[in-house]
Amino acid sequence: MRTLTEIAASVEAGDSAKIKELTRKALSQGHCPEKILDDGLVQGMSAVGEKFKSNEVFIPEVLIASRAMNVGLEILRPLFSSDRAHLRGRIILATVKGDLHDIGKKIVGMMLEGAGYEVIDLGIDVSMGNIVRAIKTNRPSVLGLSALLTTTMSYMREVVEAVEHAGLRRRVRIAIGGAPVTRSYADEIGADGYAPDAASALELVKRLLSKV
Ligand code: B12
Repeated sequence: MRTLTEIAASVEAGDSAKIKELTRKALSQGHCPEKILDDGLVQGMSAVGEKFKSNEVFIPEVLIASRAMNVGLEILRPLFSSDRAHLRGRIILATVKGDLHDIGKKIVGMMLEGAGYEVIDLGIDVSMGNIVRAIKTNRPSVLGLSALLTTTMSYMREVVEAVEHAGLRRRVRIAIGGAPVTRSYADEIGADGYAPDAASALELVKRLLSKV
């Protein structure tokens, strides 16, 4: 347990080298990747979020913390991956235009890959034009949109409309997520579902695909 607390503290401190060392140590101690992710890395980032909210830390510190968190995520990523990829369906993920937050979306992607889905991550700040093009090219079963800002969340509605206008809506289920997003917002914009965290995102995708 101590190592996981230390991982959380190292995310807060933005200490990438320490995170690398501690994540490996936690694995060698037998902690499962999910626990290292939730009780270590995500715990640390939540603490940073609280401090950011109360102006105890500022953008540079948050950025350094998120880079450090990424070092841990990359060590865990192969442990979530599955050789069943390509079997259960293809998912496109994107953080919508104007939004640069991608830590949560990456975790969702890792969980989905681990469960045997093929994930195409279009990245951050993705326009509806690029999303529509990617759907035409890759023909995913599910499109997952992420937004962490109340200001960018409204762009999700535009993406849903653009997919509709392109005549692709029947081909793809749309799932949305990110801290400000709610189930009622998903209903309001005509998305097919919402999930508050990575584990429920996986459940949601399974549910959406069982309806296809
Ligand atoms: C890290 C961070 C940043 C980093 C992002 C780095 C990166 N590579 O992601 C940087 C420094 C760049 C940043 C910048 C800014 N940020 Co910021 N940031 C955060 C912070 C501290 C943590 C976010 C995070 O990673 N959380 C951890 C992950 C694991 O959680 P998550 O993202 O919610 O994801 C989970 C779920 O939401 C869900 N999920 C996520 N995506 C999806 C997608 C699908 C399809 C599904 C189903 C589920 C799902 O599953 C995930 C895993 O469990 C939050 C605070 C917070 N409490 O959220 C503020 C926060 C989001 N930021 C905020 C702000 C204001 C900004 C800035 C505007 C600040 C500024 N003045 O410049 C800029 C905006 C930049 C931009 N244009 O996007 C505000 C947003 C307020 C609002 N409601 O609009 C917050 C809430 C902080 C605050 N309390 O004020 N930020």
